[in-house]
Amino acid sequence: MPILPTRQIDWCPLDYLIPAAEWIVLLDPTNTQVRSKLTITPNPDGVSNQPIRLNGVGLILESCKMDGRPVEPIITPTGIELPPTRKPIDIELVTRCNPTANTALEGLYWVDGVYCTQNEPEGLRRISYFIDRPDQLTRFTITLVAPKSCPYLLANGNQVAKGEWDDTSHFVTWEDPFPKPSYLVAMVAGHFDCIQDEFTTRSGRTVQLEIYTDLGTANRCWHAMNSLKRAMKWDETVYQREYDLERFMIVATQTFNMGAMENTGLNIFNAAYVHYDVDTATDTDYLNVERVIAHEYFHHWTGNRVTCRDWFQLTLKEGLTVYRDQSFSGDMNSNAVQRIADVVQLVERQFEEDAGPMAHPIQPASYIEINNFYTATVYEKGAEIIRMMALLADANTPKIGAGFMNGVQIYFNRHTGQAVTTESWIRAIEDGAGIDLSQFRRWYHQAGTPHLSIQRLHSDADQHTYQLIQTCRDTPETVSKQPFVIPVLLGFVSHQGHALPFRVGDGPECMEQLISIQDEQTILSITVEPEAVPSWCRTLSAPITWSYPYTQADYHCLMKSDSDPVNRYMATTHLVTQAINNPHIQPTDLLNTIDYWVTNPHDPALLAQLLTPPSLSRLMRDRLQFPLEAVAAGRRQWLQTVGEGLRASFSDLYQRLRQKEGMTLGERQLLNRLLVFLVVADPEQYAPWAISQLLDSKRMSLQMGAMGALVHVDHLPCFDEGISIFYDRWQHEPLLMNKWFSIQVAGESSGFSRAQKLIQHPQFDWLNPNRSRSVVGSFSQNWVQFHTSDAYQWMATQLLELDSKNPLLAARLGTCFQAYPLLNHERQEGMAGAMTTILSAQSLSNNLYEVVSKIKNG
Ligand code: B3K
Ligand code: ZN
Repeated sequence: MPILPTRQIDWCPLDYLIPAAEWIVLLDPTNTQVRSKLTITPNPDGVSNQPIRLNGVGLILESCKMDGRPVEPIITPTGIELPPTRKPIDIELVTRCNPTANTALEGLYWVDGVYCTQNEPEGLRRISYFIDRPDQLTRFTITLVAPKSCPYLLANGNQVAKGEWDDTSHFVTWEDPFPKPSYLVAMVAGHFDCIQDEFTTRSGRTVQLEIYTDLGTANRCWHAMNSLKRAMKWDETVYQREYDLERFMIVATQTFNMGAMENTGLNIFNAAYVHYDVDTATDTDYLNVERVIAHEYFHHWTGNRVTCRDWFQLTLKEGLTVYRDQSFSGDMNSNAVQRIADVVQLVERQFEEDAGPMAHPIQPASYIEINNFYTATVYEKGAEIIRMMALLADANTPKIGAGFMNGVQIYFNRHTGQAVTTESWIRAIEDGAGIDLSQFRRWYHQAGTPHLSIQRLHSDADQHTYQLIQTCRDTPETVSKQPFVIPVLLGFVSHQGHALPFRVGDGPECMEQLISIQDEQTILSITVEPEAVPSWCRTLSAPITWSYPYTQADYHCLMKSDSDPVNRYMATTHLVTQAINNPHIQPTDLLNTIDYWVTNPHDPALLAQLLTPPSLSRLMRDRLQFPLEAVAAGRRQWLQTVGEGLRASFSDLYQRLRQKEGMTLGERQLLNRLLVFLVVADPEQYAPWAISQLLDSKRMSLQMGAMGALVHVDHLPCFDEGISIFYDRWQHEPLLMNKWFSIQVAGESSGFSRAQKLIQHPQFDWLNPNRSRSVVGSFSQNWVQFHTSDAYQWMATQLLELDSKNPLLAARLGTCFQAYPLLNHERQEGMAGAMTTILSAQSLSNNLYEVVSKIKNG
């Protein structure tokens, strides 16, 4: 039977509302009982006299009563149906589920002695029958009952009662004072270590902060706690948002399908985004913990207190919350470095998705499995769309930030406690900033990365005419696109490296200006000094690609002198890509500039970013169907050319940094980057430097940096030496073992053979998502080794194995086939074969089916 997608146009208001739910949950690893009492009332906005339909999956129904009288509901494939009612009634249900058998990790599951839930988007229906939609806002009271050997019983909101249940069991009752959607319900029970702190809100209330973690790991949670307090403060200062519950709890777990989950007052995290100390986590972990802790906290306002009406609105909470976490991380660290990192993510991951068969608008019109839409597009492109709105809103207002923030406050004032659509958000920004976003709304419904082709048509002394033409290729949902609103942030740089004043049309003289492009073709007349180099789309002011016929000298000028770090990065990447694609030409000027930077390192973190070459997937996207081997060889040659040509300055700076007391985070990133070039250029001399960095450094960042350099020579014994040193030291640390698995499958000579062996390793476990990701997921990013027929088939087998246990994760990892259209014919045939293996499997989840069939059928 064909699988019918859920479509946005079919959305209707609820027929029944559940204003209150009381649950008593008797926890048992294999036989958990949920006694649920729901107050149900007809929704005046819905259709009257409809059966009461409750969602439920995999539940055993023990009993059902309506207003105290037993009833026999009709069992349907998606739940149960009860007779209609015209007046409020109580429904009492007793159901059972098996948390141990729940390897999909949706709903309630039990792993390693801990009960945990994941209910977004549709997990609650696996715990008990409910109208499991985000616009169903319910006041939940949850009582958890478990043996006393399970001391912590946690759920959302405020703790209102606790005590003995019977001789062997105890209970805790939690009440969330605010009505919330079912996807935000959470329950956790187990034995943990706990760290505690407090936050005093700006109105003087005290909030209890608690982080629960595996026994023995409490001291790794303080960075998370401090990040949480910084995020709470930042949200008060920048967004005027004050936390409004008595407690905020975080639980760190080793078995979690994704990064984290923002359940109201009880965030559940993958331990990888909570644990940090210098010995066992890297600088990247440090930044990730800070970012993800903040992201989930920020959801309290953007997602929880104002929530989504339906899952088509997912970007309403995710795009906005990513935008907020990016701004926070920029403010906490460096705005320039943060923006480049975000641009790299967007260009490497989201542009790839938008260019392939999985392309979808940030607000998709239909889905088979909503879990498949937690994508780079909904999140990262969603954030870029908010960023553009902020640029446009503030361009009009005299005070920077005023227009956008006005709109934001209107949004919260109007909609707190409601489940709304992206339309409510857009209107609030329009009203707050006094702008019209009618045409801008197309960003929500049209997929694809627009391209802006810019030319200089005419120049006469300091008068120049530029033509800007926007195009956007066809994507599955729309073949002919209407023009987008594209905010273009423009500046000019002189060949001497100075910012130049300019005038657009007869506007005022300025040093930088935001120009809003709306038509397919736009002509700009600009007054600026004759030889000025335009710096278009500074900060990447729109999620687009753009081109301008720069000369080599122009690129060098922007790379060295643009005041916008993103365009310095863009120009550098362009020149590096040119060098990679033309390995026979010596890139003398480029090397000279890099040499100058390395000899005078001003901003090490920025320099580390500028020295990171584009990934193979990004390089391949620009050279459709070009031999992968040639691109990979060109990229490697680039590392070698730099490492050889600049050996003196690189090794000098490396040694200076290594001897430095108290290196900064940026210096460590730079040091690790330098080591890659040196090891590739001369493994005999420099691999021993990497080994000694691995052996001598106490900091995990430096140990992993050494491994990250050695993996480039994975055909040599030094890599195996590194692998075994690391294993001997860290085999008892699960998060470090994830890194150990991951780095091995990244080697361009041996990644595939290692991946095949590693899935037999005693520490490999399909039931642990971090582990599956670190082998299967990381391997699929290794373009050189993954893109062979044998590896595709191997991948198909592994994905089917995983699909039988955890379909959500299998589907996520299945997106590795989305490079399909970029490949040459032979590879496409191999990949098609592997996808056929998956699609013809005896049993296949809807999750994996949707991803693979969309990729295969284009
Ligand atoms: N909202 C969750 C993601 C839920 C994913 C469900 N498959 C985490 C986040 O974006 O903050
Ligand atoms: Zn989120």
